[in-house]
Amino acid sequence: MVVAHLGQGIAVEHDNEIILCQPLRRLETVAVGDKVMWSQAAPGQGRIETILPRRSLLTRPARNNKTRPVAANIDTVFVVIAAQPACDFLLIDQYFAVCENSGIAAALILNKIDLDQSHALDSELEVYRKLGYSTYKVSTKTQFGFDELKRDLQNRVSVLTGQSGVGKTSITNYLVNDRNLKTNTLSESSKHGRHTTTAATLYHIDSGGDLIDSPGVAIFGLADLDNRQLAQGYREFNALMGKCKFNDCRHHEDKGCAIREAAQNGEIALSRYQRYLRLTQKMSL
Ligand SMILES: Nc1nc2c(ncn2[C@@H]2O[C@H](COP(=O)(O)OP(=O)(O)O)[C@@H](O)[C@H]2O)c(=O)[nH]1
Ligand SMILES: [Mg+2]
Ligand SMILES: [Zn+2]
Repeated sequence: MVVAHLGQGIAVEHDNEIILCQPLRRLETVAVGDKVMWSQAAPGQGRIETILPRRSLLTRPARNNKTRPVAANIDTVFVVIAAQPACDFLLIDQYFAVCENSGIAAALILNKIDLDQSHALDSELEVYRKLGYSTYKVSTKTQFGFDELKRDLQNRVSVLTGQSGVGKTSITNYLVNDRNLKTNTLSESSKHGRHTTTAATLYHIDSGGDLIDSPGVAIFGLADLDNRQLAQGYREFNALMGKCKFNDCRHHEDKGCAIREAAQNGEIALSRYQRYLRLTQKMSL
């Protein structure tokens, strides 16, 4: 399993050991979370021969309108939010839409529940819970609320994502004791093998499960989605889509749009529908 990209190569974990590997030149880009076949190139050094089939893949926008794989075989993306910094729900919907289109489960963690302003987020959190997404309320400061989260992280590969400052690193530190152990030993043994903080890294959670930490929000974007996929990324739209008057309905001002009508009469959350409209505008820029 690929656990990190280091300056000098790719860290592959095999039988609890880390081997620094170089990929074969013809290989496509290797992502953290990938399962690979490797062979020994020199003592302590490996060569990645093949990437095994992926059950899911998260990409980030790259140059020339292309995307770059960052994390593979993810089961759940946990979007972390907090009362501080102010919550960007547009970003949440964006992450959720990508997950819906990638066969990855999405969930919400409200961190910093020790802050009084957290209550202001309750109603919006409830919108997501009613849609069937798991929601969690935690505080790394008071260590409140982690039992349920720890249980749901077991036996799967998860990603924490969200705005800078919401507490992703704090949560990872709380869940993973030997956070820097493995990549550090490699970094120290090779002078230029500094572990870059912009790269994703896979950690084993003490209470079970794996966690990929992705610094920054850029781990994935809307780059791959078209308008239709964005609408499919709003799961409450799915049952309504067939009821729009026109097949090519964009769910904006379109005549006979079942989704707009449902948002206007409160059948589905107006807030989410309005964010859908804003995201389609953002995408067509
Ligand atoms: N009040 C409060 N502050 C927290 C909590 N968790 C993290 N923080 C603070 O939020 C800031 C950002 O945390 P960090 O983990 O670096 O966020 P990241 O940018 O998402 O990785 C730091 O100053 C933390 O001390 C919490 O549960 N409650
Ligand atoms: Mg961080
Ligand atoms: Zn419509």
